[in-house]
Amino acid sequence: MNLNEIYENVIDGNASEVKAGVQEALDQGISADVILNQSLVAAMDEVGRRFEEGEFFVPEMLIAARAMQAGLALLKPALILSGIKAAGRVAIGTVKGDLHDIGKNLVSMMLEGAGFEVRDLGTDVTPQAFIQAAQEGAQVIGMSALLTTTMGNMGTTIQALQAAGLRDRVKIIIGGAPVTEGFAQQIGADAFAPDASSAVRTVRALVS
Ligand code: B1M
Repeated sequence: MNLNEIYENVIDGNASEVKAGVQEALDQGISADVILNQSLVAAMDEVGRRFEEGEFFVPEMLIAARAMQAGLALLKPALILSGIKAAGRVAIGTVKGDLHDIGKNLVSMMLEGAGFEVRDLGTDVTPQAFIQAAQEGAQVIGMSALLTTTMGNMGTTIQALQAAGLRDRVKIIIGGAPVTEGFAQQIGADAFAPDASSAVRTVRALVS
């Protein structure tokens, strides 16, 4: 099975085919990074386009996302092994009201791959849960949002950290499809990253 077939199987939501294809690609020596970006991430972009065009509805998106995650699970050990070690504790989550976790999981996985200790707070994470993570020693707070209706909760969380007297103790990085550099500046985040690999570089810079 080639990368294009994995791509098609993600779009069609064939989780077992995706798993088999990813395993085959790994066995052929194709790097986890290439499999991730050229088949899994590219397929989810196409799923998003079809959703926008009205060709796909939520169930199709969900089934495709599950197929993608089945492939991601196999890539995880290889992505972690390919990482360069760097110390630091990161707490990451998708903000309140938002259930999208694929991008957040990717960032989390890549950070683990880079040697960070990552505490994944999950999805629909309240400002209070981010505060607790900061109190428990996270040096970096990472927030993800995929909806224009939830990205404002990133700002709310930063204000809550400020009110709890914790803002100076943590660095804050944000990301997600609707998020921009300008938005990060506007809400007082320390950094924005457009994708998982730049998130790793940015977190490294934040803790150095
Ligand atoms: Co949703 N959804 N969805 N969805 N979904 C989008 C985001 C949407 C753009 C689709 C569209 O209309 N074209 C649209 C949002 C529109 C908007 O806000 N303007 C949308 C909508 C509307 C919805 C619902 C409201 C649909 C409904 O119910 N009517 C609903 C909301 C539920 C909720 O959250 N409360 C919903 C539900 C779902 C599913 C559950 C079906 C499923 C999510 C499954 C899951 O995550 N487990 C889903 C999916 C799969 C998508 C799309 C198709 C794909 C998202 C994805 O996983 N992309 C998406 C369309 C799209 O984005 N093309 C869409 C792949 C992922 C790797 O990319 O998350 O951007 P991304 O992460 C990237 C970067 O952004 C960055 O790095 C990652 C890797 O490169 N990044 C960070 C992300 N977080 C970061 C954090 C960082 C740094 C970088 O630092 C901490």
